[in-house]
Amino acid sequence: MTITGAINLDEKRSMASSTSRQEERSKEVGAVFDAVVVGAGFAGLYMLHRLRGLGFTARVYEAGGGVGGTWYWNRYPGARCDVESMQYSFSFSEELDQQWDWSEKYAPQPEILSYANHVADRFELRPHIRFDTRVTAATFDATAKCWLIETDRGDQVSAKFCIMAVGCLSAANRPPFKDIEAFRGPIYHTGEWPHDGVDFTALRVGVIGTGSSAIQSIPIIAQQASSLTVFQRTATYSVPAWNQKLTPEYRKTIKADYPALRAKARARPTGFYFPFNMKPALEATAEERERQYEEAWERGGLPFLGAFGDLLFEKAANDTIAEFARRKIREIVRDPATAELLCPDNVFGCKRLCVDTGYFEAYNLPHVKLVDVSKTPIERFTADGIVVDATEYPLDAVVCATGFAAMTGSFDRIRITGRNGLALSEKWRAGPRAYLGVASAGFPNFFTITGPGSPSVLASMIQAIEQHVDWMVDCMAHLRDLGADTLEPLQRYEDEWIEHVNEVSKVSLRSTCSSWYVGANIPGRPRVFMPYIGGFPVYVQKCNEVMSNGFEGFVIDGADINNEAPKVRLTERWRVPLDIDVISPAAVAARRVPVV
Ligand code: N01
Repeated sequence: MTITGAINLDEKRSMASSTSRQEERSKEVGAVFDAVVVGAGFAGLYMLHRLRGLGFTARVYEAGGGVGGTWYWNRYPGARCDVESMQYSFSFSEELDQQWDWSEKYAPQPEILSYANHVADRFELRPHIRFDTRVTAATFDATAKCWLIETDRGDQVSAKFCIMAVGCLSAANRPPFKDIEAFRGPIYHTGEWPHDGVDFTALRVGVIGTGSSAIQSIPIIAQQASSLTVFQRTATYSVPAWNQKLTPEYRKTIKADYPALRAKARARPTGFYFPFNMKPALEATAEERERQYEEAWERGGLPFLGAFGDLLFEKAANDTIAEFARRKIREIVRDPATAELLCPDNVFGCKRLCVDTGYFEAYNLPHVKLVDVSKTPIERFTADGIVVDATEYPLDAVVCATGFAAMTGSFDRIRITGRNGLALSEKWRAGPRAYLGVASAGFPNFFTITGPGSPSVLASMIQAIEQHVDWMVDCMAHLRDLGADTLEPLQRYEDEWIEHVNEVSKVSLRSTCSSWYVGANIPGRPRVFMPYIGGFPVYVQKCNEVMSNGFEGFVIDGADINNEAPKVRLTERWRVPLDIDVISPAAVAARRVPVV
């Protein structure tokens, strides 16, 4: 059975029983909106809410049967967020913050999906969303100065603004393994998991990949399966989550001054708050480093990277944390050969750091086996398993935890055509190009929420989404104030921004490895560091300046008046000072000073 077949069958079954599945509906032809939004994940939901708040008409199209985006599709066992739940949530509504209760430090996927549904209902967004509908094409009509949107359900509507809320990690990567169709058992992808769940009891299961999705699911699949074989191409650093239930007292303390926490988060390079030790690791003694790493390990999670200030800038400093993490793996995993295979040799935190509950411990179970496919890749599938280096591993089911065509994969699925017939896929062939990551020259009135060239995946996603949406909606309202037709980046500004994005990325060690940040997880993709690594507040400050300067770097066309300063409606709350106590790559690059 092929991957697609297994997933589609399960998807169809679950969608049939899903309450959010829409009844057959007639196609919508000729309707005109102020904006069409593609996607009803957190980005699409918030965009819709803000558009409606400012009196814009909008239609949202969503390929899934419900809201939630990433959290709608990624239902694999153990899926949960690794940003603390009290911060991985919308910050725009104090009432929402006060009334919603997160149950755990790191929220599990079903709870995050419930939250997305709650937001959709609370803000009456659902009637404006068409589910089970995939946008297939978006074409700019230069005469009418609007976008024509087509869907796989036959809808043909037009809108002044076309807004992509398609997510950064949504297009599943299904490597074309040889003879995959010969395999008799089901093949699942973590990013398109069956809604009814999967029971692996008494099955021989294979997991391909050792990124975040694999690391979360492996310990749980191991509890069910009769045998579990993990096919590892690159060993991964992972830090324990130490997840726990949140007590009412803890929630009460945070809620007593939620705005203060939100403000502190917005001022940080990551867009979320955690204690950060500015001292360089290379200035500490070996004993100090050991103590600091041990304490940070005991706190767990992504904040582990905040143990010292120079860890992502200085290779010698990074070597110290990498060695500490390898030592932990060797302490946990009893079989020395397996432990060595699990020890990464690349820069710590270069690929996205993983956060786990019992990942390395799972390899101590007698029925869990690790197969190295770094030098001898998966050769082929057979009817009964997977062959590596001439050895067949017998399997009943396979889980592809093989990740995504990150940042641009979802754009590639839609035929997007701008001015003069320019295809976005053509323009982005050598890597995505967008001014501030929000808009691309040649594509008027076309916005990309958390698009490439913005902090997006390097910041807490929901904060990054909110900042983008607030900025974009203020921009759209400004065009309405002016009576303008279109807004589009100037080529020169876009080129300068891309140059800056590239320049800043070189300051960080994160640009040095073959990660999905640079598209290197999939053969043939251009190798470009896609997110903006300069730091969230630095980026926000730049967006604010561009707006204050009358959308500097954009050309506004067809305005009745053109000298009216933009009104700051939604973006006021982003005008926050930088947390200068925390090193951001942009600050380092600008000062041109060594970090130690
Ligand atoms: O995907 P990944 P993911 N043969 O790309 C391997 C977010 N996320 O779904 O490293 C063999 O990280 C690939 O190997 P390599 C988070 O941002 C967050 O796990 O390319 N192996 C790698 O090991 C995360 O980073 C959360 O050499 C192949 C794995 O598959 C991002 O999503 C949870 C292969 C893919 O790992 C993506 O995570 C989950 C092949 N042909 C995800 N092709 C949380 O919030 C690929 N691989 C906790």
